[in-house]
Amino acid sequence: MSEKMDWFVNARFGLFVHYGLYSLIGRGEWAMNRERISSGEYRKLAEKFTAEKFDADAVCSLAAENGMKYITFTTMHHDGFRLYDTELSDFNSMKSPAKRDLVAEIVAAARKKGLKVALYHSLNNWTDKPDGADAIDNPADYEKFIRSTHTRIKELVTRFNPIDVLWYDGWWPFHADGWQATAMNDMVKEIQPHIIFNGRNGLPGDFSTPEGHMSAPSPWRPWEACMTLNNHWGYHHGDHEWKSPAEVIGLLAKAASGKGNLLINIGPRGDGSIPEESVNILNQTGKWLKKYGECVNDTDIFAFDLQERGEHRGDWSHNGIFTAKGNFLYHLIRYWPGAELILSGLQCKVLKAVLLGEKNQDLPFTQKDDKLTITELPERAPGLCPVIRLECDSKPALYLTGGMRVPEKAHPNYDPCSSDIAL
Ligand code: H79
Repeated sequence: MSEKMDWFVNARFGLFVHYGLYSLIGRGEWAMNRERISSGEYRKLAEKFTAEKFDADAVCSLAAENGMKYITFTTMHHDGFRLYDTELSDFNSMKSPAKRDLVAEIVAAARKKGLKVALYHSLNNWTDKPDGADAIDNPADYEKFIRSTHTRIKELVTRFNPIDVLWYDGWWPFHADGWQATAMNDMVKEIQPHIIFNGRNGLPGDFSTPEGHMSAPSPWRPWEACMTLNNHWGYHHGDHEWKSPAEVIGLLAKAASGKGNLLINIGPRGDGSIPEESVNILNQTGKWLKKYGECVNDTDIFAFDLQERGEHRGDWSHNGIFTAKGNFLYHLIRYWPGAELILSGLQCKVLKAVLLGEKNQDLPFTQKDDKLTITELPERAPGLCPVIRLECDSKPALYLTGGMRVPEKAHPNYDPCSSDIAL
């Protein structure tokens, strides 16, 4: 793995921000497409784009103060509205009543806070002509379309230099060949050799981007799962299905156990204000992270025989999640078991069990065969998602089969259910 990936692999937690004209509609970032709003009508939204409550410092503080290491900002989503100053189109935030370059503001604020910066940019869009559909239908349009797309990206990485990640999206209707993606990345690298690419212009890029799920790529390579806090990226005024702080912590732990990053999203309202629910959830997650950061930062991949078993995991617990670092196994207890915690299947010797907190507390335990029993725990969970650190005599491994014992006779590998494995 190249050195430029070092910061990314250890970043673990980042803030995705979806903001644009769609935020004024309040029905998610796909409203223009899903409601077939004409380009002419959609453009009128720009006349109402004041962004009066958009505060780049506040956005970056929300990230930095809650343990995030980077911010990924929508420079232009599929609607085609640019949030930066550009000579290539009038459809941008400088030409709206806001008269502001919000990308420049975010980059400056992020740098002040020590955050790395990723620029999200949609390749195709629903406003510029010719568009991807024209490009498919007509070879002359294809040439124009590709040239304008490459020129747009060139201007973006020239204006914002240096940035850390280029996050392509909106790749339809082409794959790598159609986008001339190798030439695209080479052009960007010439301007910013250090830049990290995601894999959404048809090339694999430098990291994988599972969207809406937490699957670590197998075999492992750097990855980042992007997830929403409710069920939309762009602001949707009717979506109140917020994840709980415990769920977000669970996602973060899942990222840590797969040595990946969690990029969690906020969708500011049309005026730029951040929904209070998002702020609360992230503040609570951040508070937890200050206390328990060691169990998610710089972790190793934790999986028993991941390759051989083709992703089938025998290393889960009914009480919570595991992460690992060196000889330490961290058990994040999302579902508190009571005064006693039993963990079976450990394939190493436990030397010490510690309940982490402002003051770490050694816990009494016994380990017989592969059954570990920790006692004298509080009856009730001491706060949100407490963490027990098991200090082992070797790199921790855990495996329990589906049955109550492994048969002594040779048997087929009965664990995975083939119809339940996504290929
Ligand atoms: O910005 C967020 C989403 O709007 C964006 N990615 C995240 C980070 C996203 N854009 N597209 N997609 C996610 C998935 C697109 C799926 C598609 Fe289709 C398949 C586009 C075209 C074919 C299904 C059918 C959706 C539209 C038509």
